[in-house]
Amino acid sequence: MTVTAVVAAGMALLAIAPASAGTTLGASAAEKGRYFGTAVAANKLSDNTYVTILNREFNSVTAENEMKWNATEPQQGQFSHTNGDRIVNHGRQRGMLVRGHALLWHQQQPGWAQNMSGSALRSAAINHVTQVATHYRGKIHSWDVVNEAFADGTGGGRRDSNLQRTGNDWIEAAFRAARAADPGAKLCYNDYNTDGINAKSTGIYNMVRDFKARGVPIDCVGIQSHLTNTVPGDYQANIQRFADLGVDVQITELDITGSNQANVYASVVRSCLAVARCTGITVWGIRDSDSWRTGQNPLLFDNSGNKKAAYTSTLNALNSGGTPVPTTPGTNPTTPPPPSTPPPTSGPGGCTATMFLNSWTGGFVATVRVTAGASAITSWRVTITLPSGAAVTNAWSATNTGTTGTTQWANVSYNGTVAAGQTTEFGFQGTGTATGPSPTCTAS
Ligand code: G2I
Repeated sequence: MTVTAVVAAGMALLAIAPASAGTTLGASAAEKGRYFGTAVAANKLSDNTYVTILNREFNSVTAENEMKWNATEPQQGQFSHTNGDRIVNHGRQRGMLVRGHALLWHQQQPGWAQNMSGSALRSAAINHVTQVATHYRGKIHSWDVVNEAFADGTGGGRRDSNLQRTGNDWIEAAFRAARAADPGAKLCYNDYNTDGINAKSTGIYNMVRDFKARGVPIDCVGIQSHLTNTVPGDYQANIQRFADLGVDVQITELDITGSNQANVYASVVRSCLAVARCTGITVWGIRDSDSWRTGQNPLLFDNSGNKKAAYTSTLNALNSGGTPVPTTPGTNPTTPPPPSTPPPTSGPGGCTATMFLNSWTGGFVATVRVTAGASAITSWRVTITLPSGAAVTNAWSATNTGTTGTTQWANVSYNGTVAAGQTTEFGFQGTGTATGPSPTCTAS
């Protein structure tokens, strides 16, 4: 063998990733450039056994219920992030990634939203996405922006729900609002019974392909993987076909019941490791007693917190083989270019303002970026003249005078000071159509 051939052979070995010897799920997954996470319940963060396993084994957390609509916006416009924050802080303080779950879902809606329909519900839903994603901006690795919107059965179509009845474009409107609110988070569509190639997963596949073709911001697909003693033979092929569309795939809610549990866990892990864009696995709870599948013991630790055979098979599968992920886990996607970038308009007082719009039929979310000029500023004012028919319904990170026609926006206490050349952003939501205006900015 020539030197070149030896080097080439060595590189080929590296490319299929050598076996490794991580001693915890998270460490072993990290050696493969992936994360291994769990769903976490905030009220269990005071349980010593639970927290010991969480901190030792996992490098990603998903809020099991605490970021759902009923938990985060129990009354319309009144947000509650205490329990979600506890999970986020626990994870981030320990270097874990955080998955956000879930911005919009037909289940676990607050009563007030369940009773809404039409454009009022659409506005409330988009506002919810914007507010929650803004609250967690910069802290979330991936958001389940929309959860479980496709129907079971043979049709491959959407599930009926109050959200679906607001118009078929509700999903893309949600993704656009999420991107505007947190450009650094990966945006996922998440669903169950999508493990193999079937009518439902194909319906989702077609939606993702359409989103990619039309520039709707989507970065990942969550395959929940609530499995019963077996995994479809085309599980890996299904992951691969989504990856081939140019999105990441994440196994988001893995749990497996039945006597073949240990083997099926290993098989799922091997399938994910075999696809470069399958970037992480989350199990839906820590101990069997933590599972939503009461009495079915679908997790990796028993009720006392002991490792099960399924734990060992999972760790062994993580330690053997796999395709490296091209990007490091924890790296957020690069901030995508805004959908249309109007040139910044100059103002006389040392700042410029640029407005980005996400629009849907009958409404919009505007994000306005204020950029300080050559000197630092300590306060700013932005004027935006809205076209007729457009009306502001609510705003964040600025106070406004006027909701139609000429509107004026001023900094709030925490974002008036902007260093030279640096930026801050505020936003507002409205009804009607807001294309056209060029904001002007003055500063002091
Ligand atoms: O249903 C299993 C999962 C399917 N995919 C979406 C996930 O978000 C979903 O998680 C489960 C949670 O594990 C359960 O913990 O979602 C359930 C709600 O649909 C959660 O159950 C709820 C109970 O229904 C409530 O009665 C309870 O107050 O948990 C709440 C908090 O313990």
